[in-house]
Amino acid sequence: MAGDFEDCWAEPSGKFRKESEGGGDWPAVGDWVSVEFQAGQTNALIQHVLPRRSRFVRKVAGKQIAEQVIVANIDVALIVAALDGDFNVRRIERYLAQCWESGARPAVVLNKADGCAEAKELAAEVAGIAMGSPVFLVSAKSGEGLEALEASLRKGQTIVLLGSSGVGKSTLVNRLLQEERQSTHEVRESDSRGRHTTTSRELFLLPSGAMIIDTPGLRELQLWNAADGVAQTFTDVDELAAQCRFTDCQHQNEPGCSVQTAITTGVLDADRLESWRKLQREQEFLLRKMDPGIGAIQKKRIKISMRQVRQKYQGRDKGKN
Ligand SMILES: Nc1nc2c(ncn2[C@@H]2O[C@H](COP(=O)(O)OP(=O)(O)OP(=O)(O)O)[C@@H](O)[C@H]2O)c(=O)[nH]1
Ligand SMILES: [Mg+2]
Ligand SMILES: [Zn+2]
Repeated sequence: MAGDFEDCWAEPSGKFRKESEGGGDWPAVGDWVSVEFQAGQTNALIQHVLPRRSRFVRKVAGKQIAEQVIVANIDVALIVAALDGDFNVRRIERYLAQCWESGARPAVVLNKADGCAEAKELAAEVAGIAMGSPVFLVSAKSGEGLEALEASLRKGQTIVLLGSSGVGKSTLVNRLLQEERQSTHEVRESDSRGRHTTTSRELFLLPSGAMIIDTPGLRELQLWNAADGVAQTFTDVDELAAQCRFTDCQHQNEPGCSVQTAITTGVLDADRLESWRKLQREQEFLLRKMDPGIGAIQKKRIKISMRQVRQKYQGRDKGKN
């Protein structure tokens, strides 16, 4: 935790633990919290997590239906992908959807341009699915393309690096910091997969005055409550669908289907349509599994606790986790 005083460790208070149901309530990297210092204690006690202006979440890995906040209060989320054997446009779409949902602005960083003969073509393909978000083609190894990326990071902004293990997030952080602060590890030769070298989330101050958070590579990104994010990621498909003859068109083989026509004429990639379907199915599945009552109770509880925060802690002992 950092603040006006000095950096120190903080842990959730007993009361916070009792009231929190874990998951989305739990303090995450980037959170602002109100804390209490107790005489004779070195650790501060976290009383409340202040409202977040953005939050990147995912469904917790495995079968459990719960959310996990990866990082909070982010301005820009850099989705890092490597142009190697593990490159996958559909995975980038998945990250984009959750980013749009998060409230942070997404940008795509295509790393390892040095080792890829068709880097420019792939960057063009990604630009085609990024729906206006910037796409940076870089090599953290050679430094190629980093100037443009750095120029986009502004003083005071909080930036997070997201992406699979081994794509070069920590290598990028070291480059931007101009020193070897984060350990990095070679990827497996057989499939270019990383070895989960970074194990905790950490925030660094860049020379430009921007703050950057390195994160451990996610094994899987299952979307959480991202229906709007999915819609924003696939505005092109939505626009086509709006022109279908039947309003309930399933875009299979109905007459007058603009989506299928776009696939035939090469305007839309069939894989992108499949990706859209898959992400929508995931959202529907989640909604069915979630108890609607839980959402309402949670909202009410957050409202009450925020009122308490404002009353009790305004202007006092604020720190950044
Ligand atoms: N050729 C090439 N290799 C790179 C580049 N950037 C990173 N690497 C290599 O890719 C490997 C993985 O890099 P890391 O920075 O550890 O990857 P990471 O995304 O932080 O991985 P996790 O911490 O496991 O999530 C290292 O061996 C890096 O040297 C690049 O631009 N080009
Ligand atoms: Mg790393
Ligand atoms: Zn249709």
